[in-house]
Amino acid sequence: MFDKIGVIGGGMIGGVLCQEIPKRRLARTLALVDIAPPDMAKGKCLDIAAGSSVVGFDASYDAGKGYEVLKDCQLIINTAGVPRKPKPDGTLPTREELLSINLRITNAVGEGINENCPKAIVISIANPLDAIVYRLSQILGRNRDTLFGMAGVLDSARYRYFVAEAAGVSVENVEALVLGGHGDTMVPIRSACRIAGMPVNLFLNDETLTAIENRTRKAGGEVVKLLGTGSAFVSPAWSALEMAEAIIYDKKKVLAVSARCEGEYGVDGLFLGVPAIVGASGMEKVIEIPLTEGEKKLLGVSIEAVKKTAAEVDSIVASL
Ligand code: A3D
Repeated sequence: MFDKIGVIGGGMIGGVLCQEIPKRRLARTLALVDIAPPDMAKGKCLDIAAGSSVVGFDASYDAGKGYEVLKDCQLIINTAGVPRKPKPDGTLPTREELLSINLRITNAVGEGINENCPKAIVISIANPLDAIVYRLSQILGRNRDTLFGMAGVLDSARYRYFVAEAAGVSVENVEALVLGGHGDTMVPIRSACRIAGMPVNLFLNDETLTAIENRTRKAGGEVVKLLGTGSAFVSPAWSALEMAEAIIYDKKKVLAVSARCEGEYGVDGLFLGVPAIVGASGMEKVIEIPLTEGEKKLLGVSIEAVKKTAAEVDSIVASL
């Protein structure tokens, strides 16, 4: 158990995190910061605290609109962002406009962390994932082990679920890995997919696997369309909690995380979804795995997309 864990952004994903952190007894104190008026963070925590006797957990809460509630947090999960929704004039913001709004938010998030809990390990979920975690790393100026993004755990979980469903086996039997950037170019690694230790091709044919991999790449959008408003929120929160538990309990768990590569996979200084060992000190080691020629090619395309996003971030930040 940690003394204090902070959640930045108490919306859909932050809301699930705030329920689960005390319920799973991951921290004695939960901190929540959200700028939403009149004081949404306080309201959300009061609601959870009021139900705690029914579920049976003791926790204390530090909630509010200012980042000072994050004082002395050991772990931070960042979900702060603005989704794509029509502007007052009815038009949709361009991708660049949205990125520039979210980069401003990230600047505030980064400063809030630096001022209040500069030693906290940070897991970032906010989208666009690769851009936000890249910007946060510029502001926090950390070693790569204490700042990384959550995307690969969720993308791999989606792949695992679709494989389990098609093969008619338990999700617990399926191991899978999705690498690269978090977006349409992500790369489900078929050569690393196993069902109870056996190659996935023993259970499913190429055509089915290709369809599953395409569905995995678009799985976030599939949920968005079905929900009508907002995006997936339970599975992203659970995925971040798997990472948090690996840190809190020093599990040395191998997970797909968005980590700053320092030469691995031919990438230097950019955040890329890669398998890594996650334990008490955060992202402890990036693991390089052998890939097929086809997978290498697809990862190359994804790396180019990540590079382009980072360049876009640099140019927007310079103009802010
Ligand atoms: P949402 O319900 O809109 O919550 C975001 C919260 O952030 C809102 O309550 C805002 O008030 C708050 N916020 C905005 N600016 C600030 C600020 N400066 N400081 C503190 N709080 C602020 O979104 P959500 O919970 O559905 O999603 C959160 C983020 O995760 C979004 O960027 C999503 O796109 C992203 N997301 C990522 C994945 C991945 O797999 C990486 C999956 C699903 C969603």
